[in-house]
Amino acid sequence: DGYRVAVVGATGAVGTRMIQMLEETSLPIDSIKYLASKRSAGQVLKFKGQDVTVEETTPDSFENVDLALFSAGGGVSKKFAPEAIKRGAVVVDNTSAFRMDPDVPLVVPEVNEQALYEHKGLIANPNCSTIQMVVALEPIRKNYGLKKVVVTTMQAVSGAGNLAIQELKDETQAYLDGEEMQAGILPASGDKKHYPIAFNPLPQIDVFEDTGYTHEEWKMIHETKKIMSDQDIQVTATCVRVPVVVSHSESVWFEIESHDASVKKIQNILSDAPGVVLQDDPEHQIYPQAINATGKKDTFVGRVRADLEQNNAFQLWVVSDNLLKGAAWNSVQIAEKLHELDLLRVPK
Ligand code: A2P
Ligand code: 11C
Repeated sequence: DGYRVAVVGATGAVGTRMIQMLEETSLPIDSIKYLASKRSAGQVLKFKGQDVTVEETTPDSFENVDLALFSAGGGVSKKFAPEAIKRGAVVVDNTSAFRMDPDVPLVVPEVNEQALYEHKGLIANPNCSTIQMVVALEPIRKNYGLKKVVVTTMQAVSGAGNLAIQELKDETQAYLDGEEMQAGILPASGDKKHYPIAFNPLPQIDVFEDTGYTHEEWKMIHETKKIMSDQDIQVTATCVRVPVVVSHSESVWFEIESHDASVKKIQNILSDAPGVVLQDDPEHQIYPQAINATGKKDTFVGRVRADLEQNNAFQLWVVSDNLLKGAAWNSVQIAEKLHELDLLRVPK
């Protein structure tokens, strides 16, 4: 028998990709429910060619649901995930609401699938920029140990949702028409000031903390340690929003423990790594690009090179679709793994 599935935030940038990933999955699905806010209740979307009417999310929406995928913001997850679990659904949550809870596994299947055995009804999906970085670094860490990571991200506006995509398009149009650009959402909808993203990279994703880092940078640091279950890995990050619609790009510098690595060996490891596609041929100008990664489930890695000044240190360029591997695909992949491991049920 198949599962009864609910998608919370079905009308959003990630939710619509969750639907697409569920259409493609091998997971047996008996029924599907699309949930959102009152605003879009009544809207009709498709699932494998059939009409599905969007419903307002209420606690009772989760009656007779086996699997609920959440991507409607942290507040919605905090309010409704416990209601779903109480009614017997396993929740895969794409928001940051429960990621740091010690009782909640934070999972990227290529890295820490075994953490799924510890779940108590809820599994958290990490932040998009963290996911693609750990997919690229884990195979290197397994072979050589990982001491330190310095990452700079170039993140697409879709990470901030459909309204942010519209904001980039409207500002671009205004700029080309010689009109004034109107910013209302980015860099962070919850912050006081807003700046144009069109033609203008912004070194702020989410709000600032007392340390001077943004909350997005904090997530990359702490989620990496939790997913790799190693609090000693040193991580520092600069997260930048760029005028790109989909796919995050990252410049990653890292230092390993071993004295035995080389560029060639790292390239070989990456070319065999799960979820990774190596695109690294400078002579022919081959390297990952956001426009090529968009719509794909893999993480693309290139520009592998050694630090010329420091031993045991290397650099990578890492690109992935932030809405797929960074969110919707990783969530559905978690559900597939739960099914494979016979863990798609709330433990008694
Ligand atoms: P809605 O279409 O009703 O606003 P995005 O990340 O693209 O901004 O999308 C956010 C998603 O979260 C949308 O599907 C949105 O639905 C949903 N959402 C926002 N607020 C709520 C809420 N209070 N309850 C349920 N879903 C919500
Ligand atoms: C962005 N990474 O690009 C964010 C979006 O913690 O799930 C995802 C936020 C999160 O804006």
